[in-house]
Amino acid sequence: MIGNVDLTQEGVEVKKSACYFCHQNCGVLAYVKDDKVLAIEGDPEFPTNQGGLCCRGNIALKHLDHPDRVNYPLKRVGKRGEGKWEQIPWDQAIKEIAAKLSDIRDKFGAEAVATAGGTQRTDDWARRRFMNLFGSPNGFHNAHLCWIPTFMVETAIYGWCPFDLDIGASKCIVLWGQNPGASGMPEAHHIADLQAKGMKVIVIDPRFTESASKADLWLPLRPGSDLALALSWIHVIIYEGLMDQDFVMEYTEGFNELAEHVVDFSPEWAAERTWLTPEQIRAGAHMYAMNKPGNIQWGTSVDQIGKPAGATMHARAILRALTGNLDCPGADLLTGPSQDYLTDEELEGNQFLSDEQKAKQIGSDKFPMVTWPGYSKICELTKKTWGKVPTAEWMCEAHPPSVFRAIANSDPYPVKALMIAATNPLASYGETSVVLEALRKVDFMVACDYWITPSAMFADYIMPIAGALERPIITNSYGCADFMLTAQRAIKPMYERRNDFNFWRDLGIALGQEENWPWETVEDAYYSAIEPIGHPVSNFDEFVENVRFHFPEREYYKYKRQGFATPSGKVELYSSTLKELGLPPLPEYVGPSENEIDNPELAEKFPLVLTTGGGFMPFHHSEHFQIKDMRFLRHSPFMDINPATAKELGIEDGDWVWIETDRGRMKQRANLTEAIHQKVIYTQRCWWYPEKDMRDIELGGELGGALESNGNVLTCTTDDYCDPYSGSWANRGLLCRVYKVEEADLKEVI
Ligand SMILES: Nc1nc2c(c(=O)[nH]1)N[C@H]1C(S)=C(S)[C@@H](COP(=O)(O)OP(=O)(O)OC[C@H]3O[C@@H](n4cnc5c(=O)[nH]c(N)nc54)[C@H](O)[C@@H]3O)O[C@H]1N2
Ligand SMILES: Nc1nc2c(c(=O)[nH]1)N[C@H]1C(S)=C(S)[C@@H](COP(=O)(O)OP(=O)(O)OC[C@H]3O[C@@H](n4cnc5c(=O)[nH]c(N)nc54)[C@H](O)[C@@H]3O)O[C@H]1N2
Ligand code: SF4
Ligand SMILES: [Mo]
Repeated sequence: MIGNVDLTQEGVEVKKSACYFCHQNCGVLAYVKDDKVLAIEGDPEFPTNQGGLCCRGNIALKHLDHPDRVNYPLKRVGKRGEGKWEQIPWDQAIKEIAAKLSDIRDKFGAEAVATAGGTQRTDDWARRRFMNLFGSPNGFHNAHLCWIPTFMVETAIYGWCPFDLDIGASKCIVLWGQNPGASGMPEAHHIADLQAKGMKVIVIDPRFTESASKADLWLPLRPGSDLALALSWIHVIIYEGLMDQDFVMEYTEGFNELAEHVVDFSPEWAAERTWLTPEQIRAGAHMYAMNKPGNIQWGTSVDQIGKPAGATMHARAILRALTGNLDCPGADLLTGPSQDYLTDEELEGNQFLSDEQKAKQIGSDKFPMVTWPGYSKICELTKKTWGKVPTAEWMCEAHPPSVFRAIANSDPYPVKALMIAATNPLASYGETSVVLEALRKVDFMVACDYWITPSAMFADYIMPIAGALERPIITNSYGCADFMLTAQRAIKPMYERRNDFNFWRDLGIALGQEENWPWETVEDAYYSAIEPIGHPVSNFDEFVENVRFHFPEREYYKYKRQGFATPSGKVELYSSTLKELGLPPLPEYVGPSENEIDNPELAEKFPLVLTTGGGFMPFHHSEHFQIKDMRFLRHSPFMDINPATAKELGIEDGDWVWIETDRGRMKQRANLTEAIHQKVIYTQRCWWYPEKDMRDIELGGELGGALESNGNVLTCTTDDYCDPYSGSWANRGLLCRVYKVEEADLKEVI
């Protein structure tokens, strides 16, 4: 029995499904009868969650058939943003969308069509394949905020990016701007087990988080100051002789230049910039360098600090190399791409996009690392060493803020169509006002989603998308892992919902791409990906049923056999690849995007330091706000403020307060907590209120409250705030002020 459902009744089948509400993709057992899911539970055999499901995973059945779900294609009949729709058949929608895209391509070129995806939630390779065949280089994600710049910078330094930790044998883990206690619960659970066995945990986080509360050392740095900390750790490790001398001598290049470069970056120098004491900085460097093997876990913070982001990634990569914590037992592993199955890159069809179109990718002239110039360079190197290359979807994208601006201003050229799939850009992209202007102005827009989000309100067509229980799933970390976890469809998609794959394939076929879409179903495509592994199965479903996981045999020290995938074959502390791309070959110090030292006038007006980064339960970015059980757990948005600061400002616990930056203001409720520095404010991001009037504000509505309590209203995406390596923008380490919402303004708030 699960709840009051008798699972022993006749005709009940058990399907090996997965949760799709965050990247963890926890294993789920779905009990199905007559194509209906009766009950679900965590799969005890699944390696990551081992039977557990979090509060989001547990409401999958409420999500599956929620009354607000989009179940049929919707075509706009009213004004843009008015929310008047007509239900039309799937095939008609595809035909009409194809005709419109074709028209735009004829008039403005294929590059006038842009697409945006969400966080590793769909068959991203299928969107990329569509775009490559269509001829547009302007696909993007929030990839820039989500580990991708880290992947590319680290790959430039040592030929792949370690996101696979050999944590079982580790003696020390550094959670650098990462909080698995809220963002990856299955992982947090493993860390706690290993800590009990003696592994040290260092948490680098301005807040005393779930993870910090369990740490051996917590370093509460000023938001955005990670680069100063990383450089001073390098200084300590070099000048106190804590390096792995043999590894550095034999396998790295540029040590002398690096030693000279960091000579002044002492803990005393960093203390002023990070707000840590020199003792705290030294203690961290010692703990990491002296408890070997160790890991630095990737968190998304460093991708989200704007200007200093790329240099911080480089410095962090150097720390691994100096300590020899690379590709050895217990350390950060360089797995390379899968040698056993087809990677996403092998499915996405990059060969179809001409060099002429690649050159038109928006942002590639400004930010080389996550666009065609850097990606092509990295591909040349990885191909030679690994035989394969990273996925272009994610690793090689148009620069999102520049695309939004191109839609609004036709600079560098007109962008006329935007298709968004699995993303709610008004909530999750930076500088909401810029996104809003683009959504209001774009000539043609399509949204593929489960819900009518504030962003989807501007669409001409909304396509109904099938969710986790209605689709098979492959989990392999952006197509860049060497392992694979799989899940099968529990039931056929309900109503007229389809998988994202079907949308891109159907649209592709309607635009004459037929011969390049050989797979009829997503299972067929997945089967072609897993076939090379060589199991005797005849379809994907059978693979899930009988095999389900693929973990290749672990090989340590691969660099001894094949070298690192860099021009010299060594770890390039002094990076020739970065240099060739016009970037600093050593990590040069840059202050946080906004800070009191470089911007004293701004700091006078906005005296507090803001971070809008940090996932929180129970929500996943802008998702699940519709579901009552989730809102019951967290009914309204909260910002953290130290009680001493609050007292000075006359703010009491639970009060609604305005948080304001140079870009605008939004309101959240005050959570008075000692867990945050007196000068730091943490706000939740991505909030909206599905219960509010969804119509555009210009038409008398509230746009689902998308501008009211959303941290991204405060963030900045102009080029000068972006990381010169990757173009990622700043949502951590900005300057702000806060003040109480006046009685009169409270009416507007729920
Ligand atoms: N509940 C929940 N879980 C999620 C998600 C979600 O939205 N909600 N999103 C998923 C996704 S897509 C991702 S990418 C992962 C991300 O998960 P993580 O990598 O853990 O990243 P975040 O949770 O964004 O931020 C981690 C921590 O960074 C701290 N921080 C803020 N500013 C700074 C800074 O300037 N420097 C440093 N060093 N730390 C800072 C925050 O206080 C926060 O505790 O989480 C995934 N899991
Ligand atoms: N200020 C600030 N901004 C941030 C962050 C931060 O820490 N601070 N974190 C950033 C990070 S790490 C990320 S990854 C991004 C996330 O940004 P996005 O990926 O844009 O996330 P959401 O805004 O939640 O939009 C996801 C949408 O996809 C829909 N959806 C879910 N699954 C599917 C599916 O399979 N198919 C389709 N078609 N739709 C689906 C959901 O209903 C939802 O409307 O946000 C970034 N934005
Ligand atoms: S939402 Fe919860 S149950 Fe679902 S995959 Fe993420 S951690 Fe697992
Ligand atoms: Mo993310």
